[in-house]
Amino acid sequence: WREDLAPGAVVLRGFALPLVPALLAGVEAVTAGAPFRHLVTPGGQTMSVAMSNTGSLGWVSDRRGYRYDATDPQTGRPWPAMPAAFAELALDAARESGFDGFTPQACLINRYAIGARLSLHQDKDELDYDHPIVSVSLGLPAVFLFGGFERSDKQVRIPIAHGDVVVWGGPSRLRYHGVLPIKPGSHPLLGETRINLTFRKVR
Ligand code: MD5
Ligand code: FE
Repeated sequence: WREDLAPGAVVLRGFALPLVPALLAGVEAVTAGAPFRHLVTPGGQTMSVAMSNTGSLGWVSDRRGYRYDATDPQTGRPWPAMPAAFAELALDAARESGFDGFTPQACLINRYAIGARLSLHQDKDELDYDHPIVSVSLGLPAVFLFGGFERSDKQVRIPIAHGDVVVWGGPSRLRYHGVLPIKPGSHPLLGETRINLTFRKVR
């Protein structure tokens, strides 16, 4: 159930399954206070993925740029506190992959409808690349594009299912990556939706 993709990048198949009910309850609670929204990129494109955040910091984008902010710009309030099950899963998955003491400040919640995608990018808005990013997938399956350190490097496709957790650390922390358009389908718990939680230590 554990697959090493590359140095620092580990897939833990089904690792989140025991916590799914708590995670879904957490997503409901968080997004009641900080609703999903489609952010605009600095280039003016509206993202197909809808986003929210939980924790002491949240990732936001607008025409001015990308950044982490303690306040939800849409509500003017702090982001909802991180549910205990979220923090516990992130810590356990990181430890299982060789990263001890992972205490993320931010969890970005991505919601994909059918056809939604994330184009190739690097996650480099954090100030500390020594900590991994932990990603938890729920609902409809996805295909990750896992690239190299240059945008033009060849990518491999990694199928990801409900309950899978991926830890992206060490030299894989800064690889280019993306998510292919979600294929039509229906998941027993989430219907025509994929949810991804990404835990980040920002600073
Ligand atoms: C997703 N989210 O499925 C992905 C999961 C994002 C994002 O990419 O920025 O919200 S995280 C995938 C990831 C993170 C860090 C490094 C690498 C992949 N990687 O080296 O391939 O919604
Ligand atoms: Fe990313």
